[in-house]
Amino acid sequence: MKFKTLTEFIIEKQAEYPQASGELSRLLNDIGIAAKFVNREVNRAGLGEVMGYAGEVNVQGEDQKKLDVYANDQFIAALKSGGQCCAIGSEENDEIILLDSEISKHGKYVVAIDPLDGSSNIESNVSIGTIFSIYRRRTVRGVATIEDFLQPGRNLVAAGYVLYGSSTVLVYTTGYGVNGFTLDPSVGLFILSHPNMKYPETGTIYSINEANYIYFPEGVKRYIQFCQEDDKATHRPYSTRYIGSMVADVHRNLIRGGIFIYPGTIVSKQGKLRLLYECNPVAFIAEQAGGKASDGFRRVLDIQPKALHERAPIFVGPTYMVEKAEALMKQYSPEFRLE
Ligand code: AHM
Ligand code: MG
Repeated sequence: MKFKTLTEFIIEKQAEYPQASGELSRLLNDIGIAAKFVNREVNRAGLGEVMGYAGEVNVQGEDQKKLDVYANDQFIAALKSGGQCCAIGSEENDEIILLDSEISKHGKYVVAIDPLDGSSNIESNVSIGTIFSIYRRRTVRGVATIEDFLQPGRNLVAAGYVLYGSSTVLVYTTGYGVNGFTLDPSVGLFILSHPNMKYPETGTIYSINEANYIYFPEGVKRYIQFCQEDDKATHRPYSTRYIGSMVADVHRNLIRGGIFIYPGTIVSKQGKLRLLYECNPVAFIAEQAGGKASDGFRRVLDIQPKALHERAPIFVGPTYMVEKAEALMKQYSPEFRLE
C-alpha cells in the first residue's frame, strides 16, 4: 500500500519552493514529533491514580506532571532543539519564552501555542487538542521581543492543530491549502489521510455554548433562531454539536460542514478564546479550506493584536454560514463592534 508520511509530505512541499531554506519544514516536523509524545501521555490519562503516576516520582526520579504542563514542556523542548524558533508564546506562560541560545536567538520564527486546549475535558475522556501559529519574526536579529508576536494573523507563515480524539490527527496549512494526517500508533507515523481539506458545500451544524444565551448579543440570539427555523430548502433546523474543545468542534465542522461560534457577551465583550494561539490558527485554516473567520464584524486575520494573551470573539466555518451570522450581528448588535 502506498502512503505518504508527514515528514515526506513536508519535504516534498519544500522542494516545490526552491527559495525555501528548509527551516520551516524542520519546525513543522519538530511540532509533529512533540505531538506524538503528548499523544502517548494523553492516551494514558486516567491511569495516573491506578498506576501511581500523578503527583508521584517516576523511575527516573522526575515528578509526574499534569498533562497540560507536560504538553507545554514537550513543545518547548521540541522548538528549542531545532534552532529555527527564537521565542514561544504559550497559554501556559504569562510572558514570552525567549530561546536565547547562540543558535536559537537568530531563529527566523516565533511560535504561539496552546499546548493542550480543552484540558478540562481530559478526565472524562473527551477529545482535546494542541493549536499553534508560526510567524516570521519582525525584529531582524538578536533576542526576540513581544513585537515579534503582535502581528495580525494575515502574516502567519503556518498554523495548525493536533486533535487527540478517537484517532490523533494533525492538520496544518502554510497558505497553500489544508492537509490532515492521522497518526498510526502502531508505527508512530502521521500518514496523509485528509489531503486538500475543504468545507463541504452544505453544512447543517452549529456549535455554541448555548448556556450563555442570556449574555449573548442580540445578533447571536437571532442567528441561533435562524439555525432552529424549519426550512427544508436550506436543511434547517440545523443540528447542535458542542464538545467544549475548540479543536474538536472546529475539526468536526470542517469535515461535516458547520459553524463554530464563541462570541463576545455582555459579560466579556472580547469573548473567551485567545487571538494569537486559538482564533488566528483556526481562522487561517478555515480560510485555506474555503471558509471564513470573523469576530462578527471583521476578518479575524486582520485584527492587530495588542497583547500576547488577548481574547477575541470568533465565528468560523463555511463562508455562507459565517456571512449570515455577520449580517445579523451588524443589524442587531453594532455596539459589539470592537475596533
Ligand atoms: P482552555 O484554553 O482553558 O482549555 O479553554 C478553551 C476552551 C476551548 O477549547 C473551547 O472551545 C472553550 O474553551 C469552551 O468554553 P466553554 O466551556 O465556555 O463553552
Ligand atoms: Mg485554550
